Amino acid sequence: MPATRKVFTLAMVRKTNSLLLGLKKKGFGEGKWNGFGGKVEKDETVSEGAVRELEEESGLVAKCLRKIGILEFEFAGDPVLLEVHVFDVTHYEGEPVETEEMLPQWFPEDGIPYDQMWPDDILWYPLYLKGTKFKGYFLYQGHDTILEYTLTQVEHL
Ligand code: 6U4
Ligand code: NA
Ligand code: NA
Repeated sequence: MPATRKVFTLAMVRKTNSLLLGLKKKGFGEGKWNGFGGKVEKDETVSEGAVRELEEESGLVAKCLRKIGILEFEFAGDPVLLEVHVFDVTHYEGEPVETEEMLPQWFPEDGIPYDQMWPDDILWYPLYLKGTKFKGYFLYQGHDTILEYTLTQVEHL
């Protein structure tokens, strides 16, 4: 049973038929392609955290955020539950730049590098890409194996 819950953001940046992913250069998820995000701070809302982390990691300033999913991650033997709020970002200012944490790159929607991503991504990206809202729970063993999961489409988050 998880004893503490930590709230994170994940911003998915999209333009026609392509998706911006960042190669995480250090820290949690190092070496994986992922959306942009991080921990929500005490003095900010989840949306504010999403905007701040996206700018810190990619240089982009989000102009519109749409909440599209909530994902919970538990790691076997670890009492911390990660609650990740996923946002779709289609309007933003600026151009992606490499930062200390991330190397951004555009990928075509039919060329997403799932084999170099968190293993849950291949499960929920299809829902995201077709515009369905979703809730998921994933229990990991280490960072590569999903022991069990649930994933459901929802009308509201
Ligand atoms: P600090 O400690 O400040 O460097 P911070 O940037 O706040 O870290 P970080 O990078 O550890 O937080 O946040 C983890 C990021 O990875 C968040 O955007 C959520 C995302 N994430 C975590 N588990 C994930 C998973 N299984 N699948 C996925 N994204 C995940 O697609
Ligand atoms: Na981060
Ligand atoms: Na952070």
